[in-house]
Amino acid sequence: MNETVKTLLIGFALGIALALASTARAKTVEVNMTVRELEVPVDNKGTKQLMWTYDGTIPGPLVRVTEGDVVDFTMLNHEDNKNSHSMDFHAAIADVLDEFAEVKPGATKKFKFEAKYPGVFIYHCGASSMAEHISRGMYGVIIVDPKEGYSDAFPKPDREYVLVQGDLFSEGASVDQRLDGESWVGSLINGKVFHYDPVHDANASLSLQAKPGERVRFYYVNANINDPVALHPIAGIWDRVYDHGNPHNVSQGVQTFAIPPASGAIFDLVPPGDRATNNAIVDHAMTRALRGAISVLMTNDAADPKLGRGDKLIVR
Ligand SMILES: [Cu+2]
Repeated sequence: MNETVKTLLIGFALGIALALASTARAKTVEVNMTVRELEVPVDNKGTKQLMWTYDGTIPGPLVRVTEGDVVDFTMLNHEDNKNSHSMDFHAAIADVLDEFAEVKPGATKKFKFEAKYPGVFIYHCGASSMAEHISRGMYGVIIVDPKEGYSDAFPKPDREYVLVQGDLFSEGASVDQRLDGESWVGSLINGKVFHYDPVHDANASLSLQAKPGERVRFYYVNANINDPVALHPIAGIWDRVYDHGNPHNVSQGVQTFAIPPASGAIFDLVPPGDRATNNAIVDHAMTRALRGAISVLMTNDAADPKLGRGDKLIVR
């Protein structure tokens, strides 16, 4: 066998091995959720409102898969509910009238999809009226990690936080009021007004934490029904922003980044390594900032090592 043929054969064998390895990595991930209509606290004082939820929390459970995985999804619309509900995964390519169709209380919906694009995607209820279902809390996040993993262009973070911004309307607001932005009372961050902001809310007991010099990665999703988010880290500059959370869509040295409704992005912040500092992660539109959309990141040596890791990406 001459050298050229030998090289070609080795290359061919390597190609097959790599293809098999990447197929073997792709897996099926089972995701089960139950829709519950129930009273939940919407601020740090504990004020409750009737909200509609996936699994009883706002946002719903975090779903995390790797690009190429198949999500095997089952949703039960609890029999005690009064409304039909559905699931629309923005990470899915499907049929809006089939997979995303609504089901009545007591019924179950099942479908599968392959997560073809890496990124940070919203999921939400698409039942009518969407304005009401979404603004009552029916949303969550699916992270699709890139199959290539980390690289110089997409470095491994030290901590990761998921933040979802949504609207809060007054109790009993009608669909038309929600559509027109009337009776809007505040911005929810992971289900509560000023959830992680002890500066603006004396009742806030939680904050986001990191140690000096750590790379902190925020997965930020906009679940507002109409308004964009203008995300800025007060006293900082986003080291990198990955639009839609796709490592190919990278910007560097960003001050404020717009996230349209029903979209998301990844934001990396690297606070100074030589001293304790604080940042306010803020929707820089003042109406929304000063009515709830501020989250404080405290950076110091006493940072809780559990926060922003494991099952604490959504701090509750
Ligand atoms: Cu719904």
